Amino acid sequence: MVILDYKYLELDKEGKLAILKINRPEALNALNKELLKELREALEFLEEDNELMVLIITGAGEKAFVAGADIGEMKGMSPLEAREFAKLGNSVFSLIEKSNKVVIAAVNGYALGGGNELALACDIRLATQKSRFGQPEVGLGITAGFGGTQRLTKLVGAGRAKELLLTGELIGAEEAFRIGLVNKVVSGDQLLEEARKLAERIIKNDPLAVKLTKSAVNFGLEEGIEQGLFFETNSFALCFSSEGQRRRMEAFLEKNK
Ligand code: DAK
Repeated sequence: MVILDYKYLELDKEGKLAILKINRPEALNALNKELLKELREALEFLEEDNELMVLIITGAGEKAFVAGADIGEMKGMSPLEAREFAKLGNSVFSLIEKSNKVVIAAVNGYALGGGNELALACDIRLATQKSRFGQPEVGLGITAGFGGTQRLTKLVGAGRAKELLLTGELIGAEEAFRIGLVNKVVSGDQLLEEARKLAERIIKNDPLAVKLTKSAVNFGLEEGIEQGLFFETNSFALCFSSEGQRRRMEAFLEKNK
């Protein structure tokens, strides 16, 4: 079922799964302000959907997931406009990171600059042999602006993150897999299918437990292990208020009888 009418997005929802396609292939899905605002609106809309468990984000066309922030739009920005732009992008990417849905990036080509940062804000990344990753901002005279210096470092470690951020060079899917930037490399024509299969493996689990698990991992990453363990303990306790916990444990015991 296709929902909502956007200029730069296609949103398709099938029960507990939604697929959001960034649809600006003529500019390799580069993120301009209007696109980012649509993305924010779509994410806010999806966040309210209590049935939804997993969101897959991908790019339209053959070549790119997202080739970065729109360089044409950025070129003439004043420092204040650049700040507003960074705030807008960061608010969108935080919505993804903090979302109570699991978000999978199906990276179908270039994921550069803001595109790589978009993938980094997602929970799990799948790539194809054609995917290329990089943070080329330094070559354009800017720093990464949508969280790349932070999320990339957390994911692949400071040494590898700095190499990517300071050289601005691109890496292929295999190297991205090797350094832990992507979870899996699949063949191009299977990307969405693989993303769906992964989504199904998550969806079969208890919705509350899935939500709390994502939050606990993120909380610990931000606040450190002590706080993270505290959060985990409370999440675990909260699960015992849910019907799912009782039903699922009962089903396990019944099956084993
Ligand atoms: N922005 C705007 N248009 C883009 C674009 C981009 N990032 N990437 C590609 N396009 C457009 C091209 O201009 C071209 O348009 P037409 O000429 O056809 O009108 C069309 O997409 C096809 O691109 P190419 O002809 O270049 O295609 P190729 O296959 O030859 O090359 C490429 C593909 C991905 C290698 C190349 O397009 C490329 O290098 N693109 C730029 C990649 C890049 O540098 N990305 C990083 C952008 S910087 C911040 C906020 C955000 C950010 C930073 C700071 N603050 C406010 C602090 C984020 C920055 C970035 O993401």
